[in-house]
Amino acid sequence: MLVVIPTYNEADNVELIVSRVRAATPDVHVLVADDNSPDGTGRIADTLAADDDHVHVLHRRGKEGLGAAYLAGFGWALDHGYDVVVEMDADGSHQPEQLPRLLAALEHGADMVKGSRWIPGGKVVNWPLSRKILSRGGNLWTRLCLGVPLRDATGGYNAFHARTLRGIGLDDVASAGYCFQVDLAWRALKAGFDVREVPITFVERERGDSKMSQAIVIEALLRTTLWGIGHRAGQLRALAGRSRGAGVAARR
Ligand SMILES: Nc1nc2c(ncn2[C@@H]2O[C@H](COP(=O)(O)OP(=O)(O)OP(=O)(O)O)[C@@H](O)[C@H]2O)c(=O)[nH]1
Ligand SMILES: [Mg+2]
Repeated sequence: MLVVIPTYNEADNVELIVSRVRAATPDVHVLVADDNSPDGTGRIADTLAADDDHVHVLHRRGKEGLGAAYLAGFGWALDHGYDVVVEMDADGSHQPEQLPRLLAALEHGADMVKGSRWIPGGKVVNWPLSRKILSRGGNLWTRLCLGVPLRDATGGYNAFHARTLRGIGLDDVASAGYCFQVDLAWRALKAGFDVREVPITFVERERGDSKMSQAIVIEALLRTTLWGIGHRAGQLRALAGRSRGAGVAARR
């Protein structure tokens, strides 16, 4: 089992998050996927890996976004034969102590599990109203566009069986920011996988800077809308096809 933690300038967080994962789930391995952070996060991760054979580091050339770092981490996980792969932020928002909940749902038959802030039992701690509105609004838009049965499609605390990652076609995922999470869930649902949500308490970061930007929000909005147009057009074509088929049958 492998937890992938993408990092960019998380020098104040990386040691704590790795030690929390190791303490909460001692059998689990950790891969820090660092985009050559200028603040030396990658070097700190190297010292952690030197002291602990369950900790690994993937050094990447430079900042390419969270999506690209995760894809590289997933590739590493599959190459190394891990059966379960988890996504987790470095800033403490995704609590390692709640990882057993996600893993339990995988054991109970889910192919992909999303930690969800917006189902009963889910919470956010220390978020300003503006972030709540953005998250709720983004999820509402996602449901309207794609018709997915998920309350927190944009959430980034996710666990997968390796077979799910292999089955959703990671080669052409282009999403970089928040919509990377929607992209994965959407692909999993379309491929017929069982995607479940479990409640989590999401804690706003206390140290280090957020990498959230207007560009990330705009990317999510544009891509989700385009997927939605494609999806709804497909539904219309299917409906038209059915009514043409019914017309032909009626004339016979
Ligand atoms: N490797 C890599 N990691 C990244 C990149 N951008 C963000 N991350 C990491 O992805 C995780 C989520 O990023 P955050 O900045 O916390 O984004 P966020 O959670 O949407 O925003 P906040 O709620 O404000 O923290 C953190 O572990 C970041 O260090 C990137 O370009 N490359
Ligand atoms: Mg964060």
